[in-house]
Parts: sequence; C-alpha cells; structure tokens
Amino acid sequence: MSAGTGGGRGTGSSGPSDVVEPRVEVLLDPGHAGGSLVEDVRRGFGSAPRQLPPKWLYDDEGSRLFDEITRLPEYYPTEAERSILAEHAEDIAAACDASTVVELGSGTSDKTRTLLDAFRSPSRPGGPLRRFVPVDVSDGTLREAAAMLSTRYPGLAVEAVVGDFTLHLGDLPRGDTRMVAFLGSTIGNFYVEERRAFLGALADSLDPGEWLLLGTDLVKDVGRLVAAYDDAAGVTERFIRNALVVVNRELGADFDPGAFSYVPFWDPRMERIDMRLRAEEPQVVTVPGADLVVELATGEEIRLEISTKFRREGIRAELADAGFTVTDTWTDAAGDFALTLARRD
Ligand code: AVJ
Repeated sequence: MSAGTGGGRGTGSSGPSDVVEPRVEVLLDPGHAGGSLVEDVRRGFGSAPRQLPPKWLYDDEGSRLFDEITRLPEYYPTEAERSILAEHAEDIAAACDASTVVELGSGTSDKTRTLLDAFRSPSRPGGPLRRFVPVDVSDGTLREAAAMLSTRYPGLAVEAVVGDFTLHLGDLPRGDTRMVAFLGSTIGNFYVEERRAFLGALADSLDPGEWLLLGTDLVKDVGRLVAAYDDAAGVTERFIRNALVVVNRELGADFDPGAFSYVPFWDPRMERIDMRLRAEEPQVVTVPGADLVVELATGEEIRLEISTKFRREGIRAELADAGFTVTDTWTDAAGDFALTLARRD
C-alpha cells in the first residue's frame, strides 16, 4: 500500500524562502505498524526461553521510559554516539559522496541534525546534501520531524517513509548516491540470524558505491555494561516490565507485573545483555486475544530484549559477509561506541 500525500515539490518560488514541503510515503497499513502482537505472543511464549520481540516495548509509555533511560547516569551509549557525531560529523560527510541520507528508525531525527549540518557543506565530494529520507514506524513522530527538517533546511527534499526497516528496505527512494544511517546501536537488538538477514537485505537494496553508517555499542567492562541495563533508579526495570502491561492492554491478558523480578545479565558467549523477567511464584496467565494460556513455574523466565555489544573485527567481518567494505571507523574518546562507515561492494 502506498499513499503519498506529498505534492508541492519543485515550485521553488513560493513562500518566504525555498522551503520544500516534505513528502510522506506510507508503506504500513494503519493499525498494523510493526506486525502482529498476537502472532509474536503465540510464537514467543511457546519457545524456550519464552520471549517477545523488543519492538513491543515501545508503546507511548515505553518510548517515554526509553527517553528517560537515555538520560540516566549509567546509560552511556546515547551520549557517546552524540559526542562522536559532534566531533566527527564533518569527517563523516567528507568521507562519502552521498547526496541522499536515509535514516532508519529516525524518530525525532535528533542526533541526525548534526550529520545533516555537515552534509550541507558545498565543498563535499558529493556536493551538498540534496535529500533526506527519514524512515520510522511512527506516523505522527515522522510527520512532525519531517516538517521541522523542511523548515530548518531550505532546499532539502525531505521524503519521509512510514515503514518498518525490517520489511521495507527494498522500497527506499532511489535515484542518487545514498547513505543509510542506522544509529543508536539498534542493530544490537537483533538476534544473530536477524542481524545477518538485515545486513543482507540492506546490501541487496543498495547499489555498489552506496554507503552505510552504522552505530554500535562496543564490548567493555562488564560492570559498566550491566549497570547501563540495571540502573539504580529502576527505570530500565520499569521499561522492561511495561511489556507485560502492553500484552495485558492489547490482548486482554492478566499478567501481574509485580509477580516478576527483573533479571538482566551479561551473556559472555554471545556478548550481549539479556533482559528477562522471572516468575517469582507459579502462575497461570490467560491471554484471551491470542487464545492462549501460559503456565509459568517459579523461576521461569521471559526474555524481552537483548542488547548485543560489538568488536571492531566482528563488525568488519559481518559487514564483509553482507557485501560491504569498511572505509572508516570513529569512536568516542573513551572507546565505548563506534560509528562505522562502509561502502557497498
Ligand atoms: C535502543 C536498542 C539501543 O539496547 O541499549 C536500553 C534499548 N533497552 N535499555 C539498547 C535499551 C534497555 C537500547 N537500544
């Protein structure tokens, strides 16, 4: 389904400046943003360990809590990535010849503005940035961000896509050299096979010579890693617990979130933080919307999210497997986080 609401492009002479109306393409059926919770609950609660895809953590309350997480003293990734962009946006822009920037999971396109500023320089190899394509599942957030960006960057064509970056990579606007930015270490939420499939699909959707800018959190001291997902104020715990509230609300389930404890741990073999809820007493939970009864013994766990941490060699190897060559890597001063620029082979 496609419902462009755009128009208004290319008139050029109207208005006080050459602000170009954003175009918004909708690739998701309204109400089906992010797929089916019923299917995910049926599949996920039947496997061991029981699990749910992390996208269900981000309802309005979950998004608010995540925002709070990014401001916690223990949660370093957001600030680390922001500092790399502040320090190196010009270097990133100078290192690639893209004239379109695509941002997957753009949200408010907060951090990206630093990048866009640098890409606007007329002296870049690809010339100043011509087009920005923010991609997000949230229609409202995307429209607001698109309007703000159009005003802030006169002459920049903003072509927003309401879509799921695991489904719609093949539908990204084409035409000139693109750089796809996938920031925030969101790739760390994927399981190994999902990551491989995602990078493969991304490589398929790009032409040789096009670019990927990938943000990844790096392996570091385990104490700091665990603290980032087990903060003293308990915000991450509330964020993870909220998933049960979502299932209760959406599917009429009767989870008692208080009957679970939050158990985040570092999995040294997979090099990832594993965030689970553990049943503190035996319980029978009915999920009418999924036509399901879940019996949990004491100690049984539900995994709500993983957050994989990376090493430079691993990033290089996974990107090479998918068909990308790494051309540059930037890290923050502490070496906590990396931005990797890679070219499609
Ligand atoms: C948004 C996926 C990068 O894994 O660090 C933070 C999500 N979950 N605290 C992360 C998250 C709990 C976050 N990402």
